[in-house]
Amino acid sequence: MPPTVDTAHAQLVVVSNRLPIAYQIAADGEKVASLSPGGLVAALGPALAGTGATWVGWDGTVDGSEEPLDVEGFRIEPVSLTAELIKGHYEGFSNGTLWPLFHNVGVPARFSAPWWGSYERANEAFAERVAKVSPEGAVVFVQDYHLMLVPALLRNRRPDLTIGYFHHIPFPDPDTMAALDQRAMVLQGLLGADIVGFQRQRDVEAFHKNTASMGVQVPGDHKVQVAAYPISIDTAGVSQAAQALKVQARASDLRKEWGNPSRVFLGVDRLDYTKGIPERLQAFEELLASGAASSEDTVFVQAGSPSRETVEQYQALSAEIDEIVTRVNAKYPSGQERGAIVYLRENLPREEMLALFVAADVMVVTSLADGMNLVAKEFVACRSDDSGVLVLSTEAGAAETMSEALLVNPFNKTEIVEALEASLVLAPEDVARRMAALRQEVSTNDVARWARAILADLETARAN
Ligand code: GDG
Repeated sequence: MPPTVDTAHAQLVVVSNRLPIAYQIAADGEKVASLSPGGLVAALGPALAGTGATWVGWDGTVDGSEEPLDVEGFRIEPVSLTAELIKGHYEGFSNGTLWPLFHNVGVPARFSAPWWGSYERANEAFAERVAKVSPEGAVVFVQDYHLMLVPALLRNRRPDLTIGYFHHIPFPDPDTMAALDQRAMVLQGLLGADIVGFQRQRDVEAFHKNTASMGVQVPGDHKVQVAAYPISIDTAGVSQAAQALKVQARASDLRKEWGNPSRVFLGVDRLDYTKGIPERLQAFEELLASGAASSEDTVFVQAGSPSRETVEQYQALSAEIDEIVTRVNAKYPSGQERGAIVYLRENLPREEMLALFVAADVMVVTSLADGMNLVAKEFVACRSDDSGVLVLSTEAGAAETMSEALLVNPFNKTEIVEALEASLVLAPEDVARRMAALRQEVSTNDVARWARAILADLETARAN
């Protein structure tokens, strides 16, 4: 029997592949877990306050313990995965097959029958654990493409639960999806949920086209609501943190370190081939070649946090970026210690990231495909004086609502070069007007609003 609860609202069980925790070794040698402050924790925190929410996920270790932990108000239920399952489920099917297939930017998806087997087994392990720990009548909120089979597996085990699923990345059209032999099972897995949420209307439509073309129907007699819930950031929190004296001082120190250039372009990404990093650095190279900007008083700062380094395509991307940076810096010296491109290939502390957002003049987001892109929103949240220009890819979900950015087609290098050039000559009142509008949008549509919208719809589904 599942444990029962006595609260007015349903208890919430969040399920994500990675748990939002990090381990530190304390002075006495003991392993202590703390909450890592990601977007989802910030989003769901207020909604969870006082309800004693549970979070089910993998802690990132091989053969980890399944012992539950109480961490800062969350009940953490770790799912243990073997090295073989991690390889097949996480590195293999999730990041070698699904990620390139769903983003569809020209990097071939790789297919392997054992990877699919691992994906199934890992999804079963998550569903099994959720079924075991969820109180009677709870709301379960499953996150992202690593866990697309969980909704149906869970409904079979626990029909009393109300199940939500949110997909953080794009959903492909049937033509692209056709490459995946297991697509019907994936669609059936998702249709086990009461609510399937996507970033954009375009993803909702792609999902419907897929179920129609495959003739996949909702199993049993439950209803499935498929809708767009564009995710966002903790705008007030980011904005406030960026205004801290320490961050502002660090931002001006950074500009000094770069030789007080008149213009600073900035890119901030996980090192992922979907983010269009080579394309944007090459566009900057062309801007320098055209003479519209000079490396002496213009710098491109690119922060790239290493990601999925065990996956082959990520190693190739990293080598490609190194090559571009070396070439551009050799061709365009700045007369100072830095090159034309300052490349920070590291996982930066939060405050340092905020200082970069404050120090930049132009934020450049050129994703080839991106569910949303939170970096664009974080930059805007940091510009409390309405300064700064955002160059934004039309292929990022964020472009749907951030129309005051300079929007570019990331596949057209000339367009990126032109946008970089335009950003340098925008009239100050135009810059301020655009940024004020962007800030208004991101302030209104913050992540708390996203969480409230989807959780309210789950409550309604539960009541019906
Ligand atoms: C997926 C979807 C969707 C990056 N480098 C560092 C660092 N970051 C932080 C950023 C931002 C987050 O990581 C990245 O979020 P994005 O949205 O840009 O991209 P994905 O990681 O690909 O996320 C995406 C998102 O899910 C949410 O639904 O928007 O489309 O692909 O918050 O600030 N943070 C720190 N150091 C770094 O070096 N501290």
